Amino acid sequence: MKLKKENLLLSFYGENCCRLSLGPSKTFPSSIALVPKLSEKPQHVAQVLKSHKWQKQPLKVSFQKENFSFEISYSKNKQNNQITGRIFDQVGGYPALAIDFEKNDRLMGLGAAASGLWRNDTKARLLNIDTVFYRREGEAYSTFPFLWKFNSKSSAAIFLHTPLPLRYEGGTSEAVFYFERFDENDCLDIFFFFGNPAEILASYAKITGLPYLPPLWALGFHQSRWSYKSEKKVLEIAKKMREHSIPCDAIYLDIHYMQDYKVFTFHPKNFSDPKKMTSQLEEMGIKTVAIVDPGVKVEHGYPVYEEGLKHDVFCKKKNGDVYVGKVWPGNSVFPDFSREEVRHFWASWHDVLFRKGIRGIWNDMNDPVLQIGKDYDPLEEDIWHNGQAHYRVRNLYANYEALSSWEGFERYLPGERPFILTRSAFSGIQRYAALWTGDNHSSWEHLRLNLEHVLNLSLSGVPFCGADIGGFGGGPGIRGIFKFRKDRELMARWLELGYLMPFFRMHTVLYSYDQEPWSFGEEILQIARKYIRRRYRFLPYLYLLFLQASKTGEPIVRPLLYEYPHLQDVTENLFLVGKNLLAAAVLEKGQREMELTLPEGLWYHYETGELLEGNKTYRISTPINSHPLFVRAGTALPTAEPMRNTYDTLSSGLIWDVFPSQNISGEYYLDDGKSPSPNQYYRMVFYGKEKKGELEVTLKEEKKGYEPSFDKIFVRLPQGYNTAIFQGKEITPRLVSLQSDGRDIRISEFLLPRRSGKITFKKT
Ligand code: MIG
Repeated sequence: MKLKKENLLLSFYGENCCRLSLGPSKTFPSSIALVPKLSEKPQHVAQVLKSHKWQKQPLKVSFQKENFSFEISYSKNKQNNQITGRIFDQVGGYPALAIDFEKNDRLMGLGAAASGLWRNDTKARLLNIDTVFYRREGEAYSTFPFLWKFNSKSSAAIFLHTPLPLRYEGGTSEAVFYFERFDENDCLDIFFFFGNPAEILASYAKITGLPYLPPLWALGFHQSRWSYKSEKKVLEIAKKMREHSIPCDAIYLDIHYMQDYKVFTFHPKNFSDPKKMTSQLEEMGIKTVAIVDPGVKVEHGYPVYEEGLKHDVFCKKKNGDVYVGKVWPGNSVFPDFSREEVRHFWASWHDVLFRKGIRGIWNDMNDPVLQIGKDYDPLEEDIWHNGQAHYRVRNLYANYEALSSWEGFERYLPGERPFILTRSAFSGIQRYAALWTGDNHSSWEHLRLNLEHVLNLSLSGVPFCGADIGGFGGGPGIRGIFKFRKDRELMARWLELGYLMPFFRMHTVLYSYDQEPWSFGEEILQIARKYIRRRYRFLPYLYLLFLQASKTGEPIVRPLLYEYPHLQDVTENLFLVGKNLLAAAVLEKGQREMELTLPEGLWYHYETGELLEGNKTYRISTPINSHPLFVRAGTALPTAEPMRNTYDTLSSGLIWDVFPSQNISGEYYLDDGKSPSPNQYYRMVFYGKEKKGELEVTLKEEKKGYEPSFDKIFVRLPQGYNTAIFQGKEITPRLVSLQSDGRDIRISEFLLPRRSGKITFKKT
């Protein structure tokens, strides 16, 4: 169908966002899926008989009727930017949207749609699909039609608000979204965003929702494989974690925990007493996450199937018969999550898992896979969703499923924040789930892909994301299910990246060697321990970032352009964790040295303590057990002593790791780590000023009904500081070597009572 170019609708959302729609209707299309209710009534409605201009400072919108082109410009303070583009009909009729860009502009976003950091010169299909071990470039499990443009002036972005499948082609001067399908009443609905990256993401969050705050344990190190096939095996893995002093928060049950792959069952022999197993794991400080696939086995007497039929929850064919596809359980039917009553139905089954002690739900195959192992076009399948064709709903299927899983948590574990891990997704998923990028390979290319995906997902409003650490399969296509050759160096480098990724889980394919931290020999075990422990050391900082994400929409892991949109010289393997940690990933085999350009400011090399100036290029050595990591000068980094899991780590105390500069600041946040809307918490802020070798620090507590279990804190400073004065008393530090953390430095460590006050640190 052609786009009916009749009405032009416009609304402004705040200062830096506006929405332009073209189509047959006089109201905006309803927000799709999980998007909170936005007004469907536009502020301006015009007919496309002539050209139009509107403005609401600092935004200006103009539309030319001749060629359906538009220009949106934004000008505020030093920020100046515009987006120009046009809407046209493709050969054959479906519409397309073209956005212009200039030669030096850099495009990013679109989630994990393709490889590469930039979306210039990129082709992708925006349709949720099983990539079958990433066999084709430009296919992805998830869809985020959210595209960024960075230029030397500032940043801007567009969100193409449609669930319909699109093809994306980012050329050299134009990025085009081609609709693959289009119906009579459809319109082209576009949001435009301007301002700095944080402002853009804040506006985007108003439209698609803020990220949720995960339970603390979800931020820990997780271990998985396809599959740990018995309770005994699962417990063995947990014990090994403890024996090897590897902090760990969760172990995953992949599809073999079920009986004949029947969702919401346990295997009667291999998982005969899941409650006992999960309790034992719980005693070791480890949560259990179980996979849940949407395909329900067709089998008489199987309650999920029988009840589902009775309540009419499954997707149908055009003729009204239930659609039967083929997935792991054999012939299978698929819940129509787009219907509210079906989501209630599905949610109610989660009790089966929660009652046995399962605490996390892993939603796989939700792209959805309809015919496993076959080459088929999912859009050609005769599967309908409440009367809607599959192509209208497919991109939203996983979001609707997540909503149902979420409801399961709310009903049966009301005191706890949900943990849902999803493979497939659409914009808005950040409100409910973490996302992992599916079946990658154990290859150097896919190590790089991990970083590229996470950076672009982070810009696409999904802060809680990650890839299988170590790589999942053996290569592209169905043969990826076998993996034979261990690459120890690759594993080391992947851990060195993975520990800084928002979601941090090791996982491997069915026919694979073992892939646990100890499976690669002593050297890699030591490297694994070093970095997994460092993850836990940084946990207070990471948790604060997750909290901030849930309030502002800001990402955890950030591309350099996020903090420095003007940056010309981008070292592509450099990324930020929050504002204060800057890391470089070593992405090449045999690389023992790296050249990188630091962004402006002063940076401390975390492992050597060396202070480096920004806007300069350095060669940094990268032995196998080390990657470049820097801390912004002026950071008081909240850290903790790594314990067996996240909860114990945060309860063990607070260590301010101070990286001096003239002005120093830091923030610390703590709550119980699990209450759904934490209004009871503890905060401490750190302000410091350095003058003539003296450091004056103010610590300020804020208590809101939550009291940490420790009453002393540590402050770590460079070695020269050797006294502190606190409330008239003199405090002498302990000299500590940080060798055991892989840091070649000695520091002064001061022990202080945990309370508000002023402290002066002196070098004498
Ligand atoms: O058809 O459950 O991406 O993580 O181990 C494969 C088995 C199904 C695909 C997931 C992967 C998981 C695997 N699943």
